[in-house]
Amino acid sequence: MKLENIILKKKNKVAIIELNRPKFLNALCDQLVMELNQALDSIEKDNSLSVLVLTGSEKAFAAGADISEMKDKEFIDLLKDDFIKPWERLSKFKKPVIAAVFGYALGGGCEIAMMCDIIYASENAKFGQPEIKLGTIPAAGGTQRLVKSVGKSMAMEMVLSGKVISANEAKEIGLVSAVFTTDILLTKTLELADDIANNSLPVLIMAKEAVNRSYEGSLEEGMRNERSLFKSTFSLLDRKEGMTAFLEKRKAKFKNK
Ligand code: DAK
Repeated sequence: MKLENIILKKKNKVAIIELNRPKFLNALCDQLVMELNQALDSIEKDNSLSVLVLTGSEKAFAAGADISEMKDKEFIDLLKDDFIKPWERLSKFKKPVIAAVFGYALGGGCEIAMMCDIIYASENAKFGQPEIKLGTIPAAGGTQRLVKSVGKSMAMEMVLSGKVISANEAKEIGLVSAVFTTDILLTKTLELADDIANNSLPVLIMAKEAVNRSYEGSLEEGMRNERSLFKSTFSLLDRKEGMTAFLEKRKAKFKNK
């Protein structure tokens, strides 16, 4: 598929996807979501890539699902079509994903950012779930992930009022882990991505799964899963190398095995 709505780049072990529909503030039309999913499939398969950075343009990460595509849909269309399915791909992506958010991350844009593992934001970033203003509610996990990330009161305030918050407010409530000036956000994100990508890929995948189990399920189930993934790291040469390197006071040389 020719990529018309996203740009895919690779830098060492890091893949970078730039949402690129600037005329519509990167509104997430069906075609864009399909292209994104295709890129995710190829990055996931490529063992030379360990981390993904997802970003948009300076004005918008993404201003939500494409309202013009949704406007004329009827209840029966939604019952027949599984149009939620393509939106779930990013949340099932196995490698670490960092969102670098410039500008608007609204509705589906905020939901896509929350599907990423880490969010870095520029000072001009704005987050919100304004679906209520359109007479609907979030549909790609916004009501679920927001409450886990910022707590019930703030999630309710955002979902029920459609209020848009600044990058600094998002940092204060724990939605993003860091805020940078616009000129350095991408550099800072790529530094973190490189740092993460230097670790063993299979262990990164297991660590991500372990954190997600806690985030998505009960504490008891999460603990059980964490223990079994921890045991699995002992089948890796990288685990042995990591511990040996520590004791030998040198940097580990991971081989993804
Ligand atoms: N959809 C379609 N077009 C959009 C858009 C959107 N979400 N956001 C902006 N645009 C278009 C505008 O219509 C305009 O197009 P032209 O008029 O130039 O043709 C162009 O982008 C520039 O936008 P503005 O002229 O409005 O730019 P401003 O700087 O004045 O305002 C803004 C920026 C971000 C405040 C404003 O554009 C805005 O409020 N946009 C809508 C934000 C919004 O309500 N987002 C939530 C959409 S609902 C689902 C999964 C997810 C969802 C649904 C289902 N399934 C899995 C089932 C998600 C739903 C949503 O996200």
